[in-house]
Amino acid sequence: GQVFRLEDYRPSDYLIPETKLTFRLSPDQTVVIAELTIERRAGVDRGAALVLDGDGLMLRGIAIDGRQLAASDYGATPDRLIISNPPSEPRFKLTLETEIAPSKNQALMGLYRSNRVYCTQCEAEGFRRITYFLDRPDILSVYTVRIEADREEAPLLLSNGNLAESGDLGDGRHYAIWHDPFPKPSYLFALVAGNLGVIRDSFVTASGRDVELGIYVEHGKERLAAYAMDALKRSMRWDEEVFGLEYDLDVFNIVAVSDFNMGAMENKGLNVFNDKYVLADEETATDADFANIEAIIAHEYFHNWTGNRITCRDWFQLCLKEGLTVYRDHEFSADQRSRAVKRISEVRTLRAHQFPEDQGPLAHPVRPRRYREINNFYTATVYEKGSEVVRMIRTILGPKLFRKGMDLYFERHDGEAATIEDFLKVFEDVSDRDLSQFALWYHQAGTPNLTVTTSHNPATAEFTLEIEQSVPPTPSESRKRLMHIPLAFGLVGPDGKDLAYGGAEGASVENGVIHIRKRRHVVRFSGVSERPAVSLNRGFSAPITLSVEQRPEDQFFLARHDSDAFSRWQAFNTLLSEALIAAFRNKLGGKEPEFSEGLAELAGTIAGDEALEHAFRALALTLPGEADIAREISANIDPDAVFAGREALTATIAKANRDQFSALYRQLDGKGPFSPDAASAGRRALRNVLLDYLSALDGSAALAAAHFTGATNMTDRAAALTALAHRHPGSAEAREALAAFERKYRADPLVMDKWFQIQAATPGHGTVDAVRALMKHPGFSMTNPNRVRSLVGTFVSANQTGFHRPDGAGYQLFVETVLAVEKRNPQVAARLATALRSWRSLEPGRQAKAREALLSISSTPNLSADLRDIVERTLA
Ligand code: B3K
Ligand code: ZN
Repeated sequence: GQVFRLEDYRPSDYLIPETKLTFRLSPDQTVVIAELTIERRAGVDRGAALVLDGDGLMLRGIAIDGRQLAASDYGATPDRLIISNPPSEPRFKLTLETEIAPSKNQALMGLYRSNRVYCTQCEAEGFRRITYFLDRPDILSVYTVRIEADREEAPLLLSNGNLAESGDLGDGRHYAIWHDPFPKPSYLFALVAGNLGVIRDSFVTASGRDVELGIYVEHGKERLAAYAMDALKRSMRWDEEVFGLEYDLDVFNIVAVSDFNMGAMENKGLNVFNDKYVLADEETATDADFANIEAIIAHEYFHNWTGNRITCRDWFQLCLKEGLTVYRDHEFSADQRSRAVKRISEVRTLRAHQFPEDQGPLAHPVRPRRYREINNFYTATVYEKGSEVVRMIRTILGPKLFRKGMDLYFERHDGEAATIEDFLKVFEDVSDRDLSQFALWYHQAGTPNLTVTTSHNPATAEFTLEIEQSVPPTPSESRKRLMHIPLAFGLVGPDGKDLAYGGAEGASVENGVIHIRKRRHVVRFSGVSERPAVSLNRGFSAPITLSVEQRPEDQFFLARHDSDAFSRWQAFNTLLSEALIAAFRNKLGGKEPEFSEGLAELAGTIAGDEALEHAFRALALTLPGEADIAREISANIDPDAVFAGREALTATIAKANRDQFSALYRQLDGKGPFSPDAASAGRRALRNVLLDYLSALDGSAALAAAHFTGATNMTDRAAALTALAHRHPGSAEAREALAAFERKYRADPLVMDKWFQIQAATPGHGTVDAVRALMKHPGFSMTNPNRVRSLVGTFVSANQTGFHRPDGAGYQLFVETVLAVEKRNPQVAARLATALRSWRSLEPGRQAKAREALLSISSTPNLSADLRDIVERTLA
């Protein structure tokens, strides 16, 4: 396949200032007429060839300034349209007629049908499946869209911008015309037509403009969109208050569809959502679902400024909109909920998804320099690490200058297609800082590591940190440059309060942040008479790995006393993680795992600490996952040994705290009306973590069974079902609960996804057969991405012992499914295929089998560019 390189970027010869589209919708034969105003860029030779992108298109007609072209005037293939001798005038009108079949589109890119609703997905390069175009984000065009459809089949006709006109066409057909005054790249184009229900609301912007809000869902599901609407209004207000950004059109519409390749899409004024991230009530959605809905509604809305008003010059700059917008949605959720708890969850997600990417064969810089298939770069690195980079800019500049930089960014680049250099420049300009070393965070892949040793000299009252940085090599970047790492810290004194120190030398230290720029810093703090425990990378100020050598009791002390909630969680989590690694090593050496009493005791203390939020306690008590432990161990992984160690620690903690955990469990039994707010969710989270511990203890499954029957919301019901299925697999209680759940929800695919997920995640070697059987369940479908991800995606990415079964049966299922999905939907298949990205850290037996599996995919003839790219990079 072709490789695209950042250094090859050049502006196009032609622009398309105006785009008029007419759609005559029908499922199998939709006619698209595009009238494109084409403008030759200043300085480009007259008659330079005009080359437009296509993807699987059939050209029906072509004219320039109203005159049909002769066959010799152009060359059209499904993937390209070349007009070798365009008019010499600087501006002309190109009219194209193409024909497409939405009903046959199973890749879910371009114009397709989901449950009889016409909808589009154009990012990154789907617009070229609709008409020939300069399908690149630096081509900004003003769109006017006319949609014609059967009135009965599609009473609702939506596109970007504001509605300009609508009317009847006779013969049962009607039309609507939408006009979007804001020039936009083609990837933000959207069209929706169908028969849907709606909830409406309105929003008055800070400057007093009225915006009509609509969320469109399947008829009968309107009630389930209420939470999404509430989240939307809160997002709109927050962006005004925190970033001074107002909405700019008269309408903002959201449409929920059930067949969607990812979470949602920020098309200008017409966001299209995976219905999983819109529909919720307590009966069908968990607290995690509510939180996701809030975050994704906000994320797509925030794109209106970061992505849409200022877009990307090219796809290498993807993090310009994605990293920044993730940062904005993280801040929004932190403000709406608990900041500390939110931060802990973010870091857990980053470590679970981005770290393995950065530490394996698919590692790439936040701003990649090359790609073969851009769809494979919507990654945790671009999104989550991209967000961390923005957060670090704020840490370095401080909140005021950061906001000033953002203001300058909007002022300077509104209406443009910008680059990462443009973004960094505004912060350099407002702060007079040189961010060139910092910029390596965008350019260099890999997770930096800091090794820290501590020493204290009571005689001189000096506390010293020796800090050494290293950046491990990543594919095609063997030599790394030294990074600028903002390391937030505190010196915690014996009373738990941060110590004041006299001065610091050896690195620049400002506002509680040590700026690491060199390979080695020896940072000396003076005026420290008593030895402190050092709390490093507070709030996770930099996305790095860290190993700190200090007294063993210091970690325990920080877990009890650090004033930074994130670091307190981190300290306890590090202790758990170290214990689990030791247990793994014992297991391999044929010894039984042993745990210190102090650890279980500390778990009990945290569980019962009324000064801590429930949600914080729940997160602290959640042991590192099997994949987290494996990542820390990093080589020669036997997932069964990891699992055994984790089970042993769970049992140890549960046994040591049995009475306290049961008392607390009973005490948390919240009665009263349901609320999805953070405090109520936190209470449920803690109670459900306790349920998991207590279920690990009980010989009988009675407690979880009672929890299941007594549940009045999906959070509790799903937690109980998980405890039964995972802790008591095959028991009568588990079988009955699974059956009851299925009976109750079989008609609701989104709820059935949870049923699939819980079973796919059941640890053990038998699950691969269970998953195979479930793939024949009437509720499963290979064509719906949510179903595939829930059942097979969960199995391959969240079931270490099942997927990595030593005989390779899990990999066999993986190969079959990836190839079957790929035939219809390469994007979803490629995403699924990343499940083996850490195959080299497995023990030799599994490693060999994983390699065979990858080879058998890569040797399959006619692989899509998407899948080939992932598999070949994974094997390289
Ligand atoms: N921008 C879209 C993602 C598009 C993915 C294309 N393969 C959603 C988002 O990040 O907001
Ligand atoms: Zn986004």
